[in-house]
Amino acid sequence: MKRIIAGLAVVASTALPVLAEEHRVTIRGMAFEPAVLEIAVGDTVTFVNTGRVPHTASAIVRGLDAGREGAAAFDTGRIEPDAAVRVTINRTGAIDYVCEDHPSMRGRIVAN
Ligand SMILES: [Cu+2]
Repeated sequence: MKRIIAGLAVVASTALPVLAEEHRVTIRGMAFEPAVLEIAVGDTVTFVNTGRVPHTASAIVRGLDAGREGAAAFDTGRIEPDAAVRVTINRTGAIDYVCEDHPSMRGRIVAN
């Protein structure tokens, strides 16, 4: 039985050469930490709200991207205090995002 399990593990690891990583952005006070996060395409980012009021993390779409389907990349919607929302980043490039309730709260995800 042990041998069979080991064999399956090898198959699984060769079938999935790249595993998506999970990252975390903490909303603390009125800021995203880290403000700039570098990831790989396909990774997930979990926004954790440790503050006392709801926040969002909403990608800003501008220029040529504005008319492109899927360009928004992500929008967590409203994240309540002590809640978290996970998003998957499926496009490359720099994605600036903002809290829709507090426009001074800004962050950037760079996906390679
Ligand atoms: Cu906010």
